[in-house]
Amino acid sequence: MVSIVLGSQWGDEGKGKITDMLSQQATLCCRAAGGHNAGHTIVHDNVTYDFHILPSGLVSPSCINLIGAGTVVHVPSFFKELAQIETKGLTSASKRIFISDRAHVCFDLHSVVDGLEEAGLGGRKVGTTGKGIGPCYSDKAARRGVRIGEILDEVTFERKLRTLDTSYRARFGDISYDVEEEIARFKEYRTKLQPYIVDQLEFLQKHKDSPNTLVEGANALMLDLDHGTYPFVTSSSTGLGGAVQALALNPTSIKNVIGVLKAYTTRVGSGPFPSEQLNEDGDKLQKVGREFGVTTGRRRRCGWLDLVLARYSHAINHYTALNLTKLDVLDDFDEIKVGVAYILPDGTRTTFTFPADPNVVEKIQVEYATLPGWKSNTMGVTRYEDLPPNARAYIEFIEREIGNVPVKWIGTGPAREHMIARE
Ligand code: 2SA
Ligand code: GDP
Ligand code: MG
Repeated sequence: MVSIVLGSQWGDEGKGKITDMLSQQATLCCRAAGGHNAGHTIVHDNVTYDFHILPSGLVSPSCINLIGAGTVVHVPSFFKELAQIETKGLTSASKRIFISDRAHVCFDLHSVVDGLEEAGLGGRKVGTTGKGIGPCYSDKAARRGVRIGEILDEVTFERKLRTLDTSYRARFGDISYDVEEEIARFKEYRTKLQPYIVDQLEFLQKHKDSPNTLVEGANALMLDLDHGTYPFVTSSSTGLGGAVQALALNPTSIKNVIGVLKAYTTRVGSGPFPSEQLNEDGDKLQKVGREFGVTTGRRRRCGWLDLVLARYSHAINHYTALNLTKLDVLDDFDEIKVGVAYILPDGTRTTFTFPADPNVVEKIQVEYATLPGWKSNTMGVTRYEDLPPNARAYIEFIEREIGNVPVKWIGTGPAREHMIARE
C-alpha cells in the first residue's frame, strides 16, 4: 500500500510533519523530486529537525528511506544533513538511507550558474533558493547531467564535470568556480557514498512486501514545472505524476494521496499570488505563522486561503484526503477571509480554473467569503470536538467548497502530537 504526501499550494504547508507522523507506521519513505531546495521542519520530543534532501521518514527508527530517481542530490549537503540529524540523536540514520543511482548530482557549479541565471533575469527573477536546482534539472533534460551512480566511475565523472564547466564558461565567460576543487572533493565522497547507492528497482523489489510505503512530496503543486505558475516554479514534477514517474509506482497500489493544505497561503520567491495580503493581515499571518524559509531564511509572502487554487490542485493531484495545517495560526483573527472565486481580467468569473499566463494571474481579482474567527486557543488540540464551533465551521466550509475530499487531519501546532485525526 502506497501513501503519497503532496504539497497542494506553493510549499511549506507542513508536509514534513505529516510525513513524520505517518512514517511511524511506514516501512519505507521515499523522496521522488527536488533537492536540497526543499525544507521540511519536524518537531518531535522537543527536538527540531530541518530536513532538506533527506526524507522525513528518518525520524522514525524503523523506517527505511530512499532518495529516489527524479531527485537531484548535492552530495556535501547529504553528508552534512546526515551528520546533523545523527548528532541530534537519530543515530541509526546512516543505516536507513539509500540513494537511487539514477538521481542526478547537483554540483556547486549548478549553484553558481543558478545565481548567474537569476542575475540575468533582472526584474523577472524566479527567486530561487540558489541551490542550483534549475541548472541541474536543465543538464538532466539536455542529457549531459551526471547521475549519482556515475560518481563511482572516476574517469567518466571527471570528464563529464569538466565538460559541464567548459560549456558554462563558454556561456558565461569567467565564472567564480574551480572545477578542480569540486573534483578533488569528490575523491573523498566516492568511497563514502558507495554504500548508500542502490539500483532503485532492485531496492524496491527487495522491499516489495513492505506493507506501507510513504512518498514524501517536496515543493508543491503550484511550483510544478507543468502545472504550476510557470516560469515561477521549481524545475521538477512536484505532483502525483512526478511521484509515479520517479519511483515507477504501480498506480493500483496507491491507496492515499494526501494533499497538505495550509489554513492560509504562503509563497516564497517571485511570481503571481492572487490571495496575497500586502497589509496588516499578511504581516500578522507571517509573524504568527513564523513564516520564514527553512532553507534560505527568506520571509514568506502570506495571504488568505485560496479555494480556487485548492480545487485546481485537487483536480490535478486527485487527493483522497487533506491535511489542513496551521489552523492555530488563525486563532486570533476577528474575521477570516477565504478566496472562493476569481474574476479574470476579461470579467469572467471562475471557481475552478487557474490561468496559465502569469500576466493574467497577476491581474486576477479574488472574490472572498468572510467567516467569523474563533478568537480562542486551538494550539495542541487533538480532538475535533474540542475545537471552537467557528473553527469547525471554517474546516467544514473548506470541505464543502473543495468538494469530494475530506479534511482527515488538522494541524494545531508544530509538534508531531499537535494533530487532530478525524475518523
Ligand atoms: P528553486 O530553488 O529553483 O527550486 O526555486 C524555484 C522556485 O521554487 C520555490 N521553492 C520553494 N518554495 C517554498 N519552499 C521551499 N523550500 C524552502 C522552505 C524555501 C526557502 O522550505 O522554506 O528556504 O526559501 C522552496 N524551494 C524552492 C522558490 O522559492 C522559487 O520560487
Ligand atoms: P514543508 O516544506 O511542507 O514540509 O513545510 P515547512 O517545514 O517548510 O514549513 C511548515 C512550518 O510550519 C514548519 O516550521 C513546521 O514546524 C510548522 N508547522 C507544521 N504544521 C503546523 C501546525 O499545524 N501549526 C503550527 N503552528 N506550525 C506547524
Ligand atoms: Mg518547506
